[in-house]
Amino acid sequence: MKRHAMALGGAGLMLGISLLAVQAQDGMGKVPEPPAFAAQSEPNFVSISDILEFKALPEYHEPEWVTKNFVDTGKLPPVAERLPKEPMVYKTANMPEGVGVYGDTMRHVIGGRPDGWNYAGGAQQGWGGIDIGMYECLTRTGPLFEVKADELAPMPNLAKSWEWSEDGHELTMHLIEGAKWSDGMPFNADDVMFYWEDNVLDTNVSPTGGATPETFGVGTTLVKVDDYTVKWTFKEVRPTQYLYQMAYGAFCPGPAHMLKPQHPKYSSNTYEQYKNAFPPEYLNFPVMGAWVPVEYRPDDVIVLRRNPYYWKVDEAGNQLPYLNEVSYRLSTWSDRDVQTVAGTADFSNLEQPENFVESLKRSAEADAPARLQFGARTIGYTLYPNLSGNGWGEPSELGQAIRELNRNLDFRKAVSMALDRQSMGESLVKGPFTTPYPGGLYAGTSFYDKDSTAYFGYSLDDAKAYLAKAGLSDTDGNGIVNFPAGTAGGQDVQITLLVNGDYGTDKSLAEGVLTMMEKLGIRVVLDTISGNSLTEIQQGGKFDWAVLRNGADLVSVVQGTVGLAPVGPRTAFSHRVGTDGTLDLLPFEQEMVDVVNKFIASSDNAERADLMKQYQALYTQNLYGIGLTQYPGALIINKRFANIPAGAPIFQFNWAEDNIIRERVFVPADKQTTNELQPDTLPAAPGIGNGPVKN
Ligand code: BQZ
Repeated sequence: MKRHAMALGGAGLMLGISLLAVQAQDGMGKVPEPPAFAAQSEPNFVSISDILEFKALPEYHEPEWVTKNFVDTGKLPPVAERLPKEPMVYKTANMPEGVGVYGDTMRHVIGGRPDGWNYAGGAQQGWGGIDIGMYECLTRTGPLFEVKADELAPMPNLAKSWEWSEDGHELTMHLIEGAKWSDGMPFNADDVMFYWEDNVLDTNVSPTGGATPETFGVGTTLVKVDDYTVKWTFKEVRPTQYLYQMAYGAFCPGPAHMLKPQHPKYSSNTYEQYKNAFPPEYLNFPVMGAWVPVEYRPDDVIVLRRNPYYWKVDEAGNQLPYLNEVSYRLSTWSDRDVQTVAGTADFSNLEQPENFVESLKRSAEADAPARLQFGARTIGYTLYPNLSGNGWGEPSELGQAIRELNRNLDFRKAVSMALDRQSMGESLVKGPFTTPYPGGLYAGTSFYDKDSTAYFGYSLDDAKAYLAKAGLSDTDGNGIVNFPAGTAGGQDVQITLLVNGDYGTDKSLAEGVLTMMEKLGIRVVLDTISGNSLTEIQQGGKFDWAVLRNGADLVSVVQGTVGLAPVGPRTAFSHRVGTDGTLDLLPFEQEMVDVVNKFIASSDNAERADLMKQYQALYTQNLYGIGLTQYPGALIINKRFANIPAGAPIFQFNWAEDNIIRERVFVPADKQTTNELQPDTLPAAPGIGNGPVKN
């Protein structure tokens, strides 16, 4: 991945020298140089204005079968009346194969399972791109991988433009005008305000995209100015960072005309009933996205058909998407790789190293149905100790004793130095893919600085010495260290490790941690949970340690920035507000919070680069999270698809399902298949039937 060149401040140099001095004292090792691994293709870097604009076109088009079967029969208004005044127009020059043709489908396979369509209210759809294709957000960041470094800024989306006030505290945002939900109802500021007031600010709701009141800044307000204008007011001056937060999934408003009547503030529903008000069986749920769920068969498939009111077109006036359908086989994440490589599915993010070799072998064969392209090392895993000491998750006596240990730096150093990251990575896959990951910002990304990165690498003797320094010794001689007498009854140190059961990689890494901790003298018990409920358990603080595949914040920094530190009561993964309503931050955590808040408030590139060096030093010297391994992912896509951007990473600002701009992807006429499961159909009225209305 091309590094976004950042001007380095003089202060950064001083910090580097001071850290080297610290390293000499503290036995910190050198971060191992990652083995060379070049992404197989580079993006063609462009400006956002090269990708899209909003404007009216002289004429509009749609698939012929839509005109014939739905417009000519009076079931739908003409396409020009289904589009906003100025639709989003994707520019042909930015489309690798140019203006596309209608037809065909993109078949996904996923390991998640849907529990409903109320994304704003906390329901999940099974991931793997379903939500990305259904719920559009105020801004968009996935495609930013191909935007010039010195022009990086969130892309317009439902918010088509915005301007700052003179003093930089107010942001007036203009919404797309005249766009409609997939059921024909108008989209406007009321949808935005319902999401903000009754889903983000109402802390009884946990929006699936993770938004909390602090996600957009402590004390931030949002008001409606008119049907297509809202105004943000921030404490900070010009905090452009929050415009990135308004992308997927923190600000993707749902249809207020459907959700509001179900919300406890406006009904007798409980919050649980609100969240589950639209189960997966409820079909044709109105969306602003390109495709609408029209069929759901449990543990089998979800089928989505094109949204007849989609508000994006190409420069020839063709209403998008080109693909009439997308589908999601409800299987496993590993099966996604296998099926896409085999050609019975069309898309995969190859992110589990156990599948690398087989996938590479098959994709290298002349008759391989799919192309496979590796990007940079943007997939990484971290072991997170729960750092709350004041009741988040209501721990038992043992749990509380473990939290106190987690808050002890000598204990975190012992854990880090007991991990043989090299062999951990090689146990996933041999070859130049994995590299030991110290934690913090990823090597090879824009804000990474090696000299600011401390590394407590493998040394079992040093690990045992730190464990003793943390006050632990094996008093009963059974090979597991004990708490000191008077703490948790002097029992063995036994730690529960939360791990996502949906991924072989997560389980392999967790088993590696368990084995290596045993050699150190700590017993680890795995709590293997499926993705859907894991989020709930983690957000509830009910874990001692957790193995987590990292989010975009540690890759891009600008996306999900508030996740970098506990800047608010519910913004960090491993430290949230306790039962006494306060965040009991450790001193270094407070320093991290201060650095991240300064970063958010700064628009000076040199200052931002230096702040991230400070962040990296604080994170890695204090082992806020204990890094495990980092490796590249590969995009696997069936060869029949066109308009796949060069160098599209599987994960950077977002996942590839967002990055490749699927609404612009098409299958040339001579390569089209009969894979559509519901050919020539459109979504019906919300909630009707178990499938679309046949024409
Ligand atoms: C990509 C992604 C698209 C969520 C999910 C899943 C959830 C997490 C994470 C990834 C899946 C795929 O990741 O692994 O390749 O398709 O869906 O959203 O891991 O359990 O909660 O954050 O994105």
